[in-house]
Amino acid sequence: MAYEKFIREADYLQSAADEYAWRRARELGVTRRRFFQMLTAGSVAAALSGRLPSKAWAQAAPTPVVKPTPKELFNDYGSNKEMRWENMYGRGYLVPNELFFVRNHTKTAMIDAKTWRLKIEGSGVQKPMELTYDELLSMPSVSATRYIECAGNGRSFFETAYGKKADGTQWKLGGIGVAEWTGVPFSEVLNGAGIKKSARDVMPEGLDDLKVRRPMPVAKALAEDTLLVYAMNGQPLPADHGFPVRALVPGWIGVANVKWLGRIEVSEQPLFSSWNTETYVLVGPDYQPQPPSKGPVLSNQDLKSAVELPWNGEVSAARRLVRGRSWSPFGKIANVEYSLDQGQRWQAARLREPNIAAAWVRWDFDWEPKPGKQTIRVRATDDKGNVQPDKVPFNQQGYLYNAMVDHPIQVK
Ligand SMILES: Nc1nc2c(c(=O)[nH]1)N[C@H]1C(S)=C(S)[C@@H](COP(=O)(O)O)O[C@H]1N2
Ligand SMILES: [Mo]
Repeated sequence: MAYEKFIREADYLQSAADEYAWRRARELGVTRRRFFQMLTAGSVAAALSGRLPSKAWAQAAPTPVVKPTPKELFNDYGSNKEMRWENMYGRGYLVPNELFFVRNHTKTAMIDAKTWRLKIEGSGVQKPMELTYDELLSMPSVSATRYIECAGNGRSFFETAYGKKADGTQWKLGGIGVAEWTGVPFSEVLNGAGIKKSARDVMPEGLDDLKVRRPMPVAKALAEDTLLVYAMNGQPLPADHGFPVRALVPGWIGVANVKWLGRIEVSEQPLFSSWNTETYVLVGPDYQPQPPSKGPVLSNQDLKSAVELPWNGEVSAARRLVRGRSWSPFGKIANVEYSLDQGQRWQAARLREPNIAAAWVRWDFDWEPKPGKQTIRVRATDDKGNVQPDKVPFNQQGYLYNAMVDHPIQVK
């Protein structure tokens, strides 16, 4: 099937759903005529549109994510599973693999490490080559503690700020996680393939249905913490997070961290894919097209903060410790302030080591809340002087919302 022609995810997903529905119907012995009768009667259409999640249908559907994602731990958006921040309260620095958010454009690819190969090729290398899993694992490796965050993390707050929904998964702030990633620096592999001085772009490519791929400049690919990752928090990379090997591109938008890697293209020409021309570009009244891209192309994530409390949940009026985390792709967090009155008065939160650039810092403060509806607003500043803003200009696909957010909480 020609997945390539689908640029808009929604079109792709709809067509995949149609194809799936027809295949299932056929397996169940439904004739084509009967299938179309069902379609017009609305039973199939309702199940597909998600209006009537029939139980039988839910069981028949393929699971886009393999690991368990119970609703106590994740907000469920189909192939995207959002970490619920309250589960990080009182935990250590890292997000355990079981709690780490998942963002799949289609579904988790199941790859056999025995037959897996990684190709490194293109006009930018002198010696194109192919690596097996064992060969990669025998190369010098490093570990780095970094976040991976979806470019759309915080997207739902565009609607809060503008009364207008941006396209895509309506993440709150749980489209991020920090892990210790272990793997081989891209530089080892690129040097092994004889990368040329004239090489410009490096594009990792996934083995999933869509072959997700997105270029980065050679300088970023050669950074010491840009890795071909095969372990996450000391365990083999889980299937949902890209087994056997994914890219780690620190500080960059989530999609650059390509999962289920199969190929790396190195080119003397700038590279393009739909993921840096159509999507992961800024489109909106404040942005101009940048042909061949529809708008400014994203690279780094931005400075943000989140509170480790249930979203609009309930807490008792007892004195408590409020905890949260702030992060920046540009450096360490220099300070974190909080406001309990929507920005009139600010106080400093205490920062807790470690404080790692392109990972995060934990912070806390004491709170003696009064009963009623309360909000907690947090503002982080990094050591390069970046501060979380009041508002972010609207962009249609809802990327990089990093303004301050009022975390709602009911105090009983
Ligand atoms: N091959 C492939 N890589 C991918 C994706 C994908 O759908 N296919 N999703 C990307 C996006 S948009 C994000 S935010 C991160 C999410 O990583 P995670 O699922 O391990 O949290 O993976 C990226 N890598
Ligand atoms: Mo993403």
